[in-house]
Amino acid sequence: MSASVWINTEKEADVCTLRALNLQVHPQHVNYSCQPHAIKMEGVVSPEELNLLKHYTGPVVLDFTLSSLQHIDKANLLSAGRFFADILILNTLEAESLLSRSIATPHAMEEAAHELLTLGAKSVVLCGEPHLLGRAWTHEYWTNGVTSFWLSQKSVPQARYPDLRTVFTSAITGALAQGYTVEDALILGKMYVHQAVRQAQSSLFFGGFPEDEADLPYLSSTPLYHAPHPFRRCPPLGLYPVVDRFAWVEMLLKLGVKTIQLRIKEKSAALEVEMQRSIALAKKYRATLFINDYWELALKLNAEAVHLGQSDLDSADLDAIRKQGLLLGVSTHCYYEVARAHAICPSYIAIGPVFETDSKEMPFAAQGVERLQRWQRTLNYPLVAIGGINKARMPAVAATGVQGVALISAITKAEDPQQATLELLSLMGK
Ligand code: TZP
Ligand code: MG
Repeated sequence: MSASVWINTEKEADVCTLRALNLQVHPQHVNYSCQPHAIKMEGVVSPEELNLLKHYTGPVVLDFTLSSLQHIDKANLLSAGRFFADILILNTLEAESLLSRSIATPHAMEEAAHELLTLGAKSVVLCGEPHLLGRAWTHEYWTNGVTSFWLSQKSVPQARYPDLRTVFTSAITGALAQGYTVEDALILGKMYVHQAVRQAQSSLFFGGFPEDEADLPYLSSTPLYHAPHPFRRCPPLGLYPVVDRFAWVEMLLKLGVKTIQLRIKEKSAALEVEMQRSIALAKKYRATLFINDYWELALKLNAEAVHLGQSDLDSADLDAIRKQGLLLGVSTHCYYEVARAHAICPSYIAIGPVFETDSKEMPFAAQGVERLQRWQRTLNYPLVAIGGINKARMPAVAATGVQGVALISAITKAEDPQQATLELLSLMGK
């Protein structure tokens, strides 16, 4: 049975969005016997609805629309429903009304969102108005007080539909009902609206969740006004072992492996020498060696390529890596992280974990081959699959068409690592 959503409006745009996302919609009546998978409230929350929220433990989206609140006293502008909201959504004009001050810059938007948080919601999305941030791009700022980010996206030309906010908030609610995190639901909501407009004919297009990079927003710590400068394109990747010392690199190069990652997690005196020898030998074999984490050393030692995880992205000097002409690979595990990688335009995006892994502590569940296939349909970047991949699983992973297949234990913990590498190379077909 499909997941269900409860909404307190009867708007066509809500119903169209949610039905297109294969959700059961329960509009405008409180039914204590049903426990929906997510709730979206718009405008004023009635005492009856408030009572429902008090007994509800699932995700709640509160769409604060000023138009529906015009008859309300200013002091009561924000409904009590905010105390139950996982996401409070409003635009800068509405925020100006609530906070009784003008919001004239992106920085003022950030301040306003943080102030609105203190009014009760668990997180706030503040939608930029065109008069503030320009018409060529759309911008939203999201914060939960701990994590904050901007979503930036090129506007679809002549896109003026009155229902876009409703479609946005419903798509977010739909994603939450399907079990996505708040951060991922925001990305999917943005993608959904963009698709609805991009594919519109005489009216908005209501489809499933988009599978097209054209709809993916850029996620960054400041609003973007142009597409990011891309990193250098990758050579074909193929089998991509991830190892922690020169001896492995040497073995793999001799067997004909053309893409390797040196991932040394334990700092030692030998670190720089291990790296230097690996870089030199990979060059001799005309193979691509990605250095994990140590981007400064990689620059100093003239490495050809770097691989960074999400937690490295804020501190690494990405401009320096790009300027020196290195390839950059970025790890991702969900929509939020993919949107963040997209704002950097790396040489490849790694998707993981595809299967459960023992090689890394992992707060993310295995995504499975079907989801990997969905990423392959959605993204134009070269993709690298990682996590729990072994000989038995290789054919299904390779069949998705991903460019690279990364693995650790299938080689390093194999009884005969050389034999395992040769078999994996032939299964990969390259
Ligand atoms: N990132 C996602 S899964 C993973 C990393 C580094 C570990 C992959 O190791 P294994 O042994 O191939 O599962
Ligand atoms: Mg790292």
